[in-house]
Amino acid sequence: MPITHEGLAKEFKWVTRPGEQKHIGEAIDPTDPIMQEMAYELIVGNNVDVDRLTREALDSGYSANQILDDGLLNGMAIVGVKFRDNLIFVPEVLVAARAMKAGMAHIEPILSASGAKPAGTVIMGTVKGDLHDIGKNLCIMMLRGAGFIVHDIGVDSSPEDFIAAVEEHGAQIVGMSALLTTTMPNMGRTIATFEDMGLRDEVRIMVGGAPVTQDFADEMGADAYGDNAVEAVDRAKELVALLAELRSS
Ligand code: B12
Repeated sequence: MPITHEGLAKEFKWVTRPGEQKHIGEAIDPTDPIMQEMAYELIVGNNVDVDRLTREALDSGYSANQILDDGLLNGMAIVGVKFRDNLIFVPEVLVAARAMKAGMAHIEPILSASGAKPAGTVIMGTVKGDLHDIGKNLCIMMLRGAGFIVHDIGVDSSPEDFIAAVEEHGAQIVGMSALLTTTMPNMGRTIATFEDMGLRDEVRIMVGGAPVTQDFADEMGADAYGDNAVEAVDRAKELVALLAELRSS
């Protein structure tokens, strides 16, 4: 079935990496015009219309899951890809995030009351000495959108802060962000503290932030590296699956 909403079709064509257009197309093509309109209004950051469309969709019998998957997350997937490929920038992402929040405000209470199993529990923080949090917050937003429970421990987070949060919330995944070359080593120190406390096997640790690389992540013993918020979600899903596999064997 072709993409029927003219605006969404225009946005969709920006998804240019091999495989992605097909992948996102497969998710969006079969959805109806109302869900496509919701996705489009989210992409362009129209929080008033996303709010209205979500309410109307609920009133006319769409399930909260359907709205999340077919409307909001489909839109957010395109936002994430466009941001990663420098087709849009931080302000546009924040405006789309506000629209996502407007829709989520209606469906979150329904989803949590329904007891839908979360994708996993993640602790996210910016490491000690570092106050940058825009990227971390984008990752959190995408993770929550993908069904993870995320506890945000904020900026300037010490190894002890990460450990305390893991213990308090029984999290499987730790995500650390760093934007300064001077604070990147604090990721390694945090990992070492998990080891010293005998807790390293309890969690899987992913790292990111503009100066962080796969090589650096490997060197300090992280389990995964993500270059952007879309990858943060992909890595978190992989790590949860890995941990489940290990625990069941
Ligand atoms: C905004 C900003 C600030 C703001 C921060 C506001 C805030 N609330 O975050 C303010 C003004 C406070 C600031 C302060 C400083 N800053 Co500053 N800042 C920036 C700037 C312009 C943008 C950073 C940003 O938000 N990028 C956008 C986000 C979306 O990208 P991101 O963080 O990389 O996140 C993405 C990915 O990396 C990834 N990701 C991020 N975290 C994680 C985590 C995981 C687990 C995963 C998987 C993925 C992931 O996903 C995100 C989304 O795609 C950068 C320059 C730049 N262009 O990067 C300088 C920059 C980072 N800052 C810099 C510096 C030097 C400073 C200061 C030291 C300046 C000073 N002398 O006071 C202070 C340090 C304060 C401190 N202790 O932290 C330097 C760092 C240089 C270096 N090599 O270390 C930069 C590169 C500027 C420069 N070119 O010199 N800064």
